[in-house]
Amino acid sequence: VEASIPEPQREAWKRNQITSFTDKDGFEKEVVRHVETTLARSMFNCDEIAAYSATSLAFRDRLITHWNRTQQRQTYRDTKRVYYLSLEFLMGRALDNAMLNVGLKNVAQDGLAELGFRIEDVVKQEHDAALGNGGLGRLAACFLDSLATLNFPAWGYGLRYRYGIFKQEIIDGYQVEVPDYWLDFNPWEFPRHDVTVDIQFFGQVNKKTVGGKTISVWEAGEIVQAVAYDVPIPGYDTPTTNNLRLWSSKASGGEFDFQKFNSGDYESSVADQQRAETISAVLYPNDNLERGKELRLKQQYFWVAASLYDIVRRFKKSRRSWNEFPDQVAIQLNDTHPTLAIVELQRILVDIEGLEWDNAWEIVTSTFGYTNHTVLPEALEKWPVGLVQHLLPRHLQIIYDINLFFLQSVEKAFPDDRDMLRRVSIIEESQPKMVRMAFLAIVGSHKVNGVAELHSDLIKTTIFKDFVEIYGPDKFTNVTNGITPRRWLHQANPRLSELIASKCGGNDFLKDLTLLNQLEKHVEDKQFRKEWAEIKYANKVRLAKHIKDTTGVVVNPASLFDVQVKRIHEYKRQQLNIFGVIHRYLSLKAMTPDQRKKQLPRVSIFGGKAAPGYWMAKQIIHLINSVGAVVNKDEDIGDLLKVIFLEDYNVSKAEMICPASDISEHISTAGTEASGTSNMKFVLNGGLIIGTCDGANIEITREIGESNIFLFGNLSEDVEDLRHAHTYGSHTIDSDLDKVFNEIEKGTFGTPHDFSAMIAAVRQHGDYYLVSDDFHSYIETHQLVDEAYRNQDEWIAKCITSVSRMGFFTSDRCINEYAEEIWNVEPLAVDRHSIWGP
Ligand code: GL9
Repeated sequence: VEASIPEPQREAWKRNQITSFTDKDGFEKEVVRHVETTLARSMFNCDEIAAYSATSLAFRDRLITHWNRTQQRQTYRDTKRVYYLSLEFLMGRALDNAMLNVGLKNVAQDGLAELGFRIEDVVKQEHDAALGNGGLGRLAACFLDSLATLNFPAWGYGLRYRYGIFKQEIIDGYQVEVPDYWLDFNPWEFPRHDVTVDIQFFGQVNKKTVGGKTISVWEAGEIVQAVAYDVPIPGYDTPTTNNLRLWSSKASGGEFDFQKFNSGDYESSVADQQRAETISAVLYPNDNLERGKELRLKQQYFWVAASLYDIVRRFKKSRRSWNEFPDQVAIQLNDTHPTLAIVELQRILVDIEGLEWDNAWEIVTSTFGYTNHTVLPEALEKWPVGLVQHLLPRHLQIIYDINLFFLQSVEKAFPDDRDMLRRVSIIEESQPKMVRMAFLAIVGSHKVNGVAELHSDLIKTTIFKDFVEIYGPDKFTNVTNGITPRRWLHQANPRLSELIASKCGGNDFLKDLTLLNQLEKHVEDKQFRKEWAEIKYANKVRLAKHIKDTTGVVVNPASLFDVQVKRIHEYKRQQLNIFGVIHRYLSLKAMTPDQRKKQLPRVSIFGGKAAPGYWMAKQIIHLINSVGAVVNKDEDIGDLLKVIFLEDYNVSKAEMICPASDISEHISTAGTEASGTSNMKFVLNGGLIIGTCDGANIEITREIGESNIFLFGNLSEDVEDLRHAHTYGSHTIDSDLDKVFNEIEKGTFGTPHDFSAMIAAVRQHGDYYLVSDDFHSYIETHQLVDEAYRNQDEWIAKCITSVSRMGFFTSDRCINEYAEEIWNVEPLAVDRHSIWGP
């Protein structure tokens, strides 16, 4: 590439190469320059938002230099790349992360101080990039951080939603949704108006004969343009800066259809434009639920088609043969949302590039890997055949052909098993017929993985059992989830990170988290324990202040902070938690003042969003707030119990909450939470957890030891029998839970009718989530928590020991496992000296 540019030109470019700032003075210069030119402001009207903007622009310039060089290096070496396709990237804030990853936060802190700003206040000006619902989207964000940090040539592909997950307001104890318009000013994205793809929808398929060969031609009914927006992803302590490409939709052919405009049809040309822009307008706010909306399918195809076009275009530059495609490209499907990519690649290879079906299919299946994130039946994607036929007529034909060849091979292997064919068919023969996306993803991929050991075992024995028989067990594997310690320890809890560094030989543990094991030999060190406890206390003071500022409730930071923050869902059982809180309240009320004096003060903290259409989840939020309204002003109780609901839980709030918990709750019905990842965040920040034997809790227990976790409840292998017994046997409710229900029904927490459905779910409707079955063991375990917390010295020792054993849960380990077992890609070594530093 370089050889094609004449020497003098090349010299001029090199002579003028941009040098990034490396010290305080250089940083200040850049900030002032951006304030006074880019933002057209001055010293006299530079508020915190302007300081945030200018600081971001200064770091952004720096990242861009590295980002450009990373792309050049990857193109030049032309090794295999990974593409992570995810409909959600829950990134949170970028500035703090960029400063830390680049290693210049101290420089920025000093520089901002000289210019009159506190860095913490500046960082808080940034709006969260909230393009995700919860764990699945945050996992994608942690994976991007690890991919860059480990120097993998990798791209993320997603949608640039104009509205991310809604903002939650609590009004009179109820959730109210407010749109999250976040793009006002976003210095972290680069519009690439030159990188566009025309995406077609609707229309029909015609057969044509070209050179004696019959091919299918899809004539579009509608065309929408995809425009790329690039977000730089800096690795930690490395020049590698990868790319996250988000697609935005736009009417094709510029602003308006001028034909229509000129013929006087102005309104309809505006309508066309708005319809096109609607595709990438809003993130669907459901967690673990699929609702089969046409616009959602449009989003999926729009994003998948644009991404594949881009990937294929990049592959073609190297002029290799198609059979080398899987040696150059690995595509990971984050859940079934991008499954149409399988069909789209087969279409490109067969219809456009003219490959034979079998050859193309071999390439396709070698390219894709599929990650499953849930076994909940209501979350498994299915699309009505009629809808797919209407929107993507050629794709439906290809799906039918994929299914035909697949079923033929199954019939050959299992000749007398008609029912097997019915069970595994990609087309469900229901009314209406449905395309089963998970089955399509399995058939079109070479590896399928779950996200924790229990979950990966469960998918093999339940929802995908038949496929294990068909393909053998090797196609199915496990990659237990992880989190990036850069954001979730170093950034969220700087003081703890620093204390750990002082015992682990510096910051290397942030790149090799197993080095945390060096902490264990300091567990007995009194001074170390004291500093550890002081940091936890300071983090609780910070959260207490936030609680006071946002809810008006004063909580005592010396209380035990008990936290459950995650999406509100019946399977996650916030109802079990709040019923337990009511039980505690009733016990306290029944005590004499002398008895009360001996009790341990507690703050029960909840947070999380309910999907707007999930009525029961909204009732749970209302009950939590109603209980808080009564308990928090009860003078008999005082500090002994406070109940807090934190509004609008999101990534940046999680960064404040995780470091401040003493105990956090991960209490899903066994077998329902695929992994969970906040469990890892809380333990890594020196909090203990109470949990069921579910998801990654089991592996956390394996790593940190049974004596450092509070496990309770029924096991996943017993769930089916218990449910059966509820429905077909006599179902008796736990007597303590019954008292809680009676109290609610007396009206102690407001109109009983408001909560009757929650009670009926347990008493009358089979208690699907086993709230009553687990209640006794839950209450008992909380008593153990209280007892353990009284011995602060031992408690801190448990926390330190747990942290020292958390090395396994870094997302770096995940990425290395994916790279080795699924993608077959290697990191690209970087010469730090030639391009890093001044
Ligand atoms: C989820 C699972 O429910 C979690 O247990 C898991 O940790 C994450 C990441 O693998 O994936 N699956 C899922 O649909 N969601 C998850 O959090 N929900 C969303 O965030 C949409």
